[in-house]
Amino acid sequence: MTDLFAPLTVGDVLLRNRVVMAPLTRMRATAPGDLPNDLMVEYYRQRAGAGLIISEGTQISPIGKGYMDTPGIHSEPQVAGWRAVTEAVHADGGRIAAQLWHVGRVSHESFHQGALPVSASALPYRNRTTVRGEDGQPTRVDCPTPRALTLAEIAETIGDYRRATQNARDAGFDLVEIHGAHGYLLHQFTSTTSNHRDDEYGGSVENRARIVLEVVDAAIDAWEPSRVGIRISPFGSFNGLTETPDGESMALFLAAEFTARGLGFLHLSEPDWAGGPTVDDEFRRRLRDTYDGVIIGAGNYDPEKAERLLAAGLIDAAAFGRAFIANPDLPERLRTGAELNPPNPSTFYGGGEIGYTDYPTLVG
Ligand code: STR
Repeated sequence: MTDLFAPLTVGDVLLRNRVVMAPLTRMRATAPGDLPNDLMVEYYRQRAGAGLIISEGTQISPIGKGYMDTPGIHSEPQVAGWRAVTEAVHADGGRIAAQLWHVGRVSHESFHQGALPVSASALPYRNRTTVRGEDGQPTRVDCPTPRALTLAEIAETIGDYRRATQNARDAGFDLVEIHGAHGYLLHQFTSTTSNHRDDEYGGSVENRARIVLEVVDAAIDAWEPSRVGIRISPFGSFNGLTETPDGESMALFLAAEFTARGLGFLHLSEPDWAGGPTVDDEFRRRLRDTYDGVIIGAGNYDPEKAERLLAAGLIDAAAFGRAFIANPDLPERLRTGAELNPPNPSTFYGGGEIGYTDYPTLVG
């Protein structure tokens, strides 16, 4: 019987169990330079018992950054920093994917020397992000109305994803995950709320999906299809995507295209953690029937839900976020039925080792 503790392969990458560490923004990279650091090495090393770690979102370019102290994967020093992370995880037998992130309009001009963030369309919207305040501490500010990407800039952005994939490979990651979810750049193109373009990147499902498939093709070209995965949240309204009339047809269109390309995995983020409609088993079944690679489910899962969906054949692995923040040895705790440490939300974003690398394991 398949349970959370059975091994799994993504292409030729062997995962020792199906307990995935979800991508988790922790805002502890080193400034200036948005660099992965020794503290991050320790944090990921502690969690190497996961079947697969998916890194926090790493920006593919400076304009792709939207929150203070998130790491990048576009400069040489950043790649060197990530190499130390992947080596530490591999030394403990773990596997790790780099999450490739472009926030699009969820950003602020203070990150871009006064230039506006970019998106599919220049539509006003209400949202906030986190910048460094005058006191050096994280401060919430309103996001400005973004500027629409030109066709030439879309081509450049796809090139940034290609280079980021190449960088992830050079840094020793096992896989990449393209962040196509949660109202960030790629989702801003697929959603009718944020995409009002009248060129080949707007309008029909096929047109709105175009940039996603071009990004996927660039990543495949830089590595190989089985090394590439993508995260989507077709029903989520997070980051101002209030309108998702064709979320399901978009998801199934994309899933069929991912199958045609032999993509390694599809990571479905269910919106439960941020409110919004819940994903039902009928949709999960349609996704399963359309996409033939590894499916990772996520979104406020508990182990019972994960086991139920695994047993029903609707997912192949489950990702856990908050539980992994507080329990570096989460798979071992789930396997033995041990109690879980509770997470402390006040130390999720920014700061140092407190609430980051100081959660206790079962054994020393
Ligand atoms: C949402 C999901 C995602 O894909 C990426 C992020 C990273 C930054 C997070 C964001 C999250 C949720 C809202 C946060 C933000 C940092 C600051 C902001 C928590 C998890 C708030 O404080 C509301």
